[in-house]
Amino acid sequence: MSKRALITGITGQDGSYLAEFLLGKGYEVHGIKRRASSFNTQRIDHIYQDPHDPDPNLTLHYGDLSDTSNLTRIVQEVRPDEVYNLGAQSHVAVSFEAPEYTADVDAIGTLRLLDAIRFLGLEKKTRFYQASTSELYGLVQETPQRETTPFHPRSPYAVAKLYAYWITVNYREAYGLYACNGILFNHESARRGETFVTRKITRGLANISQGLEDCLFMGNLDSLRDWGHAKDYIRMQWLMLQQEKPEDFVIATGQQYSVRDFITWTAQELGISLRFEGTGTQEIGVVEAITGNVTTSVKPGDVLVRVDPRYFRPAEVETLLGDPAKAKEVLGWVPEISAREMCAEMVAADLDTARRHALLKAHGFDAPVAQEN
Ligand code: NDP
Ligand code: GDR
Repeated sequence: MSKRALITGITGQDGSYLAEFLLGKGYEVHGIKRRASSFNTQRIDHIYQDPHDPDPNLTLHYGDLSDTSNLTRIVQEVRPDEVYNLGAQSHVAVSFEAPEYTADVDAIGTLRLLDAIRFLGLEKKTRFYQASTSELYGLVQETPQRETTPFHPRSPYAVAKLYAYWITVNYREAYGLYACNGILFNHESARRGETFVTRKITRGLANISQGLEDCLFMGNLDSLRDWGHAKDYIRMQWLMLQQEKPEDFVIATGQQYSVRDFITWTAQELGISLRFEGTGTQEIGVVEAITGNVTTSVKPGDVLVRVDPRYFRPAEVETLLGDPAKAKEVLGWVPEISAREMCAEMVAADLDTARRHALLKAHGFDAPVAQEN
């Protein structure tokens, strides 16, 4: 009998990689997708199975973390061996604009799922993974951050995730549920949402290099992050549920870079040498030279990056750096893909898309480039 997993957030970056990974391990995978007015399954279309298939190993259920009865019914139907709670309103800046919704989905949604497991008497059968976050550290109390570092969340998103973290610990302690928190630091990929900083940069500069956009407008360039590759972090989510006893783990690379570094790498990948001038809201990124043989409309002296205060957050998390020592020791995990390699992979994917859009545009077809970020 194959194991059965239920993934919330299966249509997101991590959910899509995790679904692939678990299918590869022979799991029967169930995922919760939201009803939307347009298709929202692009990240999992390549593994989609026709519901008419008599014996599918991937099944999608309509649902929402804000809907208790829906979640309870899905858990009852699936009776999962493992639940991965990856669904969330996951954008920190957006959480300042939609704090109550973020709390409902990210905090109470986690409680709803845990309580469904308990209500259905599945505490001894079902293992639970909670997608916790380095944002819990917020205003950092210790560097690098480890499992014992005190939390100080700095956004409605992080405060909601703090509740989710503790309710997961509480259900473990109170009801003996096998429940773990993965405290994951930022992880990215070519499937990263377009409005998170790394993807915004690789997509934006790739578009600029193909003449589809003129300038990239950014927030805090000094922000420091510990960036890993989503593929490396997915393995960990599964590993955490395969241990003898449930524990919480920090997952990070132990390396830290600035947003400015990531912009510089991206420009280099595109064959552009970029120089930063000015400070604060006046800071700009100017083309110094075209170093590669990429066909580009960009020339020396062009301003490709400008700081726009609309992307500053009411309270910022300036620096995050994780210590993955426990994960290395207990789970034998080491990240395989460096931030720089990941950047190159993301640029290659976005450049490919930008070139196709540019080709369409050159032949008189519409190639809309969404500006919202
Ligand atoms: P994404 O934003 O790519 O994916 C979020 C997923 O949650 C999507 O499938 C989304 O559906 C779904 N979702 C959003 N709202 C609801 C809702 N109300 N009910 C049900 N599902 C919902 O996030 P990631 O894949 O990057 O992250 C996965 C999880 O890990 C999130 O919980 C995030 O907060 C957390 N995390 C992420 C880190 C990272 O660096 N990526 C680091 C640490 C934690 P739809 O596709 O329809 O929008
Ligand atoms: P983060 O990721 O807030 O760390 O949350 P994001 O990529 O959005 O921001 C990282 C840092 O870059 C700065 N920044 C900008 N960010 C965005 N999005 N857009 C900009 O234009 C911009 N300019 C500078 C931000 O201020 C910030 O300091 C991500 C999410 O995946 C969470 O769900 C997850 O929990 C954490 O990572 C770990």
